Amino acid sequence: MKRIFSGVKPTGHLTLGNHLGALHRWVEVDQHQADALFSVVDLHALTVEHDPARVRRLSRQAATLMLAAGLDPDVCTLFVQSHVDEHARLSYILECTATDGELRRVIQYKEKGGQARAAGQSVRLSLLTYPVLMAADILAYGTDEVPVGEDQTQHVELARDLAVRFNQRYGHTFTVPRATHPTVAARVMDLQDPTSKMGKSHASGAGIIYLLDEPDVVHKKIMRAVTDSGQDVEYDPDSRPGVANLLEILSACTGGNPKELAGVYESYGALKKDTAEAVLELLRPIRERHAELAADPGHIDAVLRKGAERAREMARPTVDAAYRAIGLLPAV
Ligand code: AQP
Repeated sequence: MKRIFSGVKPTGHLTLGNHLGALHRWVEVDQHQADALFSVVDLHALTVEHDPARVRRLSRQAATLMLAAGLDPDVCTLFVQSHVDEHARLSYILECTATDGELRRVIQYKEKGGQARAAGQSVRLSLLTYPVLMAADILAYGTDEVPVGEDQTQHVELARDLAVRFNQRYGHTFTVPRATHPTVAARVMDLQDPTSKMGKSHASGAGIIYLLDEPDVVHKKIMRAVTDSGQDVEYDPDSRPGVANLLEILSACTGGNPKELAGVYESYGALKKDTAEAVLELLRPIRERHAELAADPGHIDAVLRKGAERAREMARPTVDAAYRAIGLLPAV
């Protein structure tokens, strides 16, 4: 059975982008087709300025939302990254395999590092090494596939490169993983700025749908989405990014095809109205289940404890093998 690993970073409240680009597919397809692990990758939330209490709160909320969306802990493994030491152990070994040049070329490092510098903050070393830790997350489990949104493609490519390089130098140790993306909504765009990604840590929430937004807020955000001055509903991501974004969102929610859906609409207003209804329909059961689960923190703790135990058992043999292969003396 193939092995799948993917994760969510607790840097903000989860968004419709996180759901359509990743979580939705983990729930509907991946957990049933593979031996799948899903993680709240909290160590990655420490790479930029952070508030410790907020990261703890968001980590719990992310795990609760993953369950509320339909991840079944009897079918897949759900855990918090920092509860499994093997990630940090392997990360160091992979830092000894990566080069600083390849890490400095990572787009997210350039973007987030640039933002930090512009805000007069120093750039944490962990922001540079972030993709190595992510490679460790993936490689520790002998992962075959990493279901992610398009923004994560470059990071999974680096994990592949490191696996191949390590195997060539020290003998076959790691499975070489590949990224998989949803067919639509692989990159959900901000509703107010449809040329940039809907990102959970972006400052302005006006163009971002959070999974726990109140229904009237979701409705308002979609009805106010930026489109363009044209009249016809056409699917053209380059010249009509706002309309294309709405068509992608609607398609992902209803299982349709954005090009075909474009032919159904005669006005932007009607498209927005149906998109809002489809998104509300998708989010309603998640919000309801989240409220039930959040009232029982003991249950979430138990799920995460069991998940971490299982993850540790799965990761340890590969990480131990990597330690031996690279030349470290085994502890006796
Ligand atoms: N806008 C998006 N469209 C499609 N997929 C998306 N993902 C994130 N944003 C979109 C996918 O969601 C999964 C979890 O993302 P993450 O927690 O690893 O964070 P990220 O990729 O860095 O994206 P965010 O949510 O925008 O966080 P910040 O703002 O902190 O950088 C991933 O599979 C991701 O591809």
